[in-house]
Amino acid sequence: MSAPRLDRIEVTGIRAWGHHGVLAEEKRIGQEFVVDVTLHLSTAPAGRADALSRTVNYAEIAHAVHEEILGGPHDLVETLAEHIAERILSDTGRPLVRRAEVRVHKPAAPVGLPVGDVTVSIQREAAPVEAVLALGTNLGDREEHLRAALAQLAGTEGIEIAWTGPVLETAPVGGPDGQGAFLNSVLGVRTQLGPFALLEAAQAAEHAARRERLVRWGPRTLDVDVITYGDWTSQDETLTVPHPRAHQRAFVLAPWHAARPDAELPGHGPIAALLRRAADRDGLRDGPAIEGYGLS
Ligand code: PH2
Ligand code: MG
Ligand code: MG
Repeated sequence: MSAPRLDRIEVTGIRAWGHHGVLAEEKRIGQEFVVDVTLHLSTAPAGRADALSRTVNYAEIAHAVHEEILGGPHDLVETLAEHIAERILSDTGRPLVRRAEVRVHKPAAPVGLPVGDVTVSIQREAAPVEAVLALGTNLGDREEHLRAALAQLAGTEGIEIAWTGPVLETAPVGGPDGQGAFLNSVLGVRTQLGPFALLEAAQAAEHAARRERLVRWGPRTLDVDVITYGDWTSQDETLTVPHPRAHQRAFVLAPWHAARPDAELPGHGPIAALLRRAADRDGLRDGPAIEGYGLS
């Protein structure tokens, strides 16, 4: 998976009195530590919508770094840097921050000579996230839409296809009367993209199929929904995760279950049990074989 190009948020000069050092005197008296952090993430979803909920709050990051400087004490500057990167990637900045650069300065380090500064700089990546995408199409060349969507997603920087479900033909659930049957499938991806960037990639695939949003739940050339993003949950109006209706929809659960029978939907439990209860499960049939889809 090639790494996606990312934007940066930098907070520099976060300073506090810490007690890190190998020497007993350093632990007892302490000294000033200064930290600079660079967060790599996609800021476009936040910038386009002017929405803080779609980015990281730099104030929270600064406070988390400050707490880490006050914590410990650690013998090594390296350890402080590691703790700060870990805190950003797996806590305060999760899951939006995909890479963190941390520089710790220890300007008064006891070197026995006059020096300008001592710094340790590290760069750490967030672990890729496993996400589930559901695809549906009931307008135009349905097989071609599914084929093209898989190819486009597989070619998107920061997305790697981990597995694919079978293609099912499904009766339309909801929406206007008389619309044609859907082809549905599900993809498991491993991604370095944050959740909003993944949503944008899904929407780009819809766009490539010239999707038009005319009627809610109406016929569509291609619908690509983010069903799960690791165990992350979101109530954001443009990205509710897990998908708010996935737990009751056999056209999502059945192809998912065929590929990953032990999967769970965060907040709803095992998908096997959800599938048994799904009202639309009688409307499912095997769909056509499409290259790339199927159990793997
Ligand atoms: N998608 C909907 C509404 N209804 N029914 C089927 N069978 N398949 C779908 O993908 C589907 C639907 C809204 O996205
Ligand atoms: Mg959708
Ligand atoms: Mg949908």
